[in-house]
Amino acid sequence: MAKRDILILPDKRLRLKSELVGAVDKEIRALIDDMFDTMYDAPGIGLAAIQIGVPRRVVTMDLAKKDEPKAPQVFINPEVTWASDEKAAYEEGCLSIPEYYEEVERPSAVKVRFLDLEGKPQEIEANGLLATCLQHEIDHINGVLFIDHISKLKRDMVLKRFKKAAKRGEPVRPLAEDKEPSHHIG
Ligand code: K1U
Ligand code: ZN
Repeated sequence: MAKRDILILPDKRLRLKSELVGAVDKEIRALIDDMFDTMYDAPGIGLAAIQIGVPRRVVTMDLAKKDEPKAPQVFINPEVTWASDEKAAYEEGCLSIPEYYEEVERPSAVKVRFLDLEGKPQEIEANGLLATCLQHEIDHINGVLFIDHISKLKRDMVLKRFKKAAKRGEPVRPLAEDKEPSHHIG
């Protein structure tokens, strides 16, 4: 098990469409172990395999609050099979776009089909933070980032800052007006 480096904007690999997992074998289970190590260390509440440079359709998540026991969840080949017409806005963050948070509107509820760790097909109906996080992570495996859901003006500003920081080999400087997530878990 190992913590891996997280790809940061503007890394082009974040725009790849990840490949379906054929069999949930030893290699995929080792990848999932590394994803949890990386996600808990960050810390984050979700992670898609492509964020550690592996273009496979694998997502890890843990939405437990600070004072609650860990509640790891794994979604292999997740796909949205139904989305509500009703929308909900949530202030999102992304481990690949550190220190930037912005409100994103998405369907408030979704049904998601996926394979579990045993390779068995499952379907869940999600709402609240689980629905938001699932849609954010499924976007990642399709090469979509949460900044693609905000205004072009804001997206271009974020891209400019991250490109500049990458060129200088420095971490991006947080903007005074960038908000901390108001939905801190715990
Ligand atoms: O996919 C990712 O980049 C992980 C991302 C997931 C996410 C957060 C918020 C809305 C949608 C999806 C994060 O985990 S960002 C970090 C974060 O939100 C957080 C970290 C520690 C405690 C509480 C929240
Ligand atoms: Zn993200």
